Amino acid sequence: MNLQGKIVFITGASAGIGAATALKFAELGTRLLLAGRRTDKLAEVADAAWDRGAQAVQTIELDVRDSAAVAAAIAGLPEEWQEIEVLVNNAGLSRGLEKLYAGKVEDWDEMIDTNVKGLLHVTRAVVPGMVERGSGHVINLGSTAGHMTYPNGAVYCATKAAERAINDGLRMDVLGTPIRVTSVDPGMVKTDFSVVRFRGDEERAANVYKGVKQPLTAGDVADVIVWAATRPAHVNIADVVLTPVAQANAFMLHKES
Ligand code: NDP
Ligand code: 8X3
Repeated sequence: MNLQGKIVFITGASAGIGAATALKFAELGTRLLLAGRRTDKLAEVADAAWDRGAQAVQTIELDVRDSAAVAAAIAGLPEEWQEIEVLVNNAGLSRGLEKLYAGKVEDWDEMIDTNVKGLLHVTRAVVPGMVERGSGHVINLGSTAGHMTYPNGAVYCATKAAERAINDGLRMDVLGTPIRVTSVDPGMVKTDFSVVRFRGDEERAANVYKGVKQPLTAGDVADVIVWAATRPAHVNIADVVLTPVAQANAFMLHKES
């Protein structure tokens, strides 16, 4: 499918997988709507996207947890930005890595509010327009963590299991329309993910990747997202799981000493 001139809306475009995805879509000459909370980072990604060939770029300061703000942001798009062709529901995070019975309620709230409710808020705001126009593709960021729960990560894993359920549910609910629904489920990707999980503890974050020969990069995941989006219009990629070769599943990882 040729996406030149089409509108791609990416949540969490200020860093990591979202930013890399923005740059890959830019190379196709798309028009990009880049959302996130950190406007300085969004502006940097927007500049890079222009350089890579985007036809147009708009940034949107948006916290996906705020359902009213999400609805207002989508409803308030200028007419020339309303026809969103691809939605990448990427905004997400983990907080903490500890036994469930020692977990922090505020961490659970943040993960559930962002990864599950945030994804729902954006989907609810964007998909009706796709259905009305008879065109669109929703690409959700899942995880190997949604396929298999790992110790000390129950709530994060639960949010990604929820993403899988929502991805499958949405695909059923748009059946009969031309809308496509895809989940892209990476294993270990080297981004700020672990720094965020450990609230800025760089050393603990670095340890996550230590000894892993070659974790996935954000660009590896972006490649899959763009690949799914550019299949012919009659092809729906339901779910893609990708891991580094050094990872067998959500908690089996080969580390070299
Ligand atoms: P990063 O921390 O690098 O990026 C996360 C992005 O999400 C940032 O752009 C951040 O933007 C945004 N975000 C977080 N909370 C909110 C919010 N409330 N509202 C809007 N945007 C928000 O992590 P990754 O790129 O690694 O993660 C991206 C997605 O990929 C997540 O859904 C994650 O669960 C998933 N994933 C990551 C894997 C990994 O190993 N890294 C593996 C599997 C899946 P800002 O702070 O500016 O709002
Ligand atoms: C993010 C990767 O390490 O939590 O989904 O499985 S991990």
